[in-house]
Amino acid sequence: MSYEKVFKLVIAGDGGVGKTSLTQKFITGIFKTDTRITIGVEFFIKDLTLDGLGTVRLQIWDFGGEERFRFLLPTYVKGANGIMFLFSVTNMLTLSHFDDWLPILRNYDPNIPIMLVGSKVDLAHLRRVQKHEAIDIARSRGCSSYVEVSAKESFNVEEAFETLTKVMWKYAQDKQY
Ligand code: G3D
Ligand code: MG
Repeated sequence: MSYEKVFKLVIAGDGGVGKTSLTQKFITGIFKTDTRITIGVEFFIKDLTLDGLGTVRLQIWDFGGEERFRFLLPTYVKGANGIMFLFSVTNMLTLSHFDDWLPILRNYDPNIPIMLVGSKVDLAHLRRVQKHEAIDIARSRGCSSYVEVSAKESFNVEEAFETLTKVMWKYAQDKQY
């Protein structure tokens, strides 16, 4: 497939929130139950055609959220066109940690599009973060949007990546002028 743009998309968030599962689901269409702990960073490619715009080659960097790899993040954020920050709606702490991540995520580009993503919404009985709370955080932190997903039940997976990619497209164009 030919593509018009190449975008670097970094997936960030605490360990265990479902970054690798979401990325795998998007790339392969399969929810794998044996995602081992991501060491450092894993790298994926997917071409995405946006209605009315064109085709984008997404370079997706699935970042290992474990504390001991955190020092690598600033390097990986360099040159990114957009960021997906995942937390689990079953764990308020993973959303609270967003504020610890933000300075690193915005270090090279204070205006970089960041999408806030609430994961594992299939676990409705374990939900601890309400949608309106997450929306408030997304707004007050200047995120481009808030989306809820389930990699397990294939809910909003494509939509999340498409929505962010459209914002990245617009942002990349605006920056040219
Ligand atoms: P990470 O890459 O952010 O560290 P993983 O997270 O993708 O490795 O997922 C961590 C655990 O959450 C995995 O379970 C995985 O199966 C589970 N998970 C990921 N996405 C979802 C989801 O949408 N719904 C549900 N119910 N679980 C999800 P294990 O048991 O392997 O630790
Ligand atoms: Mg992982």
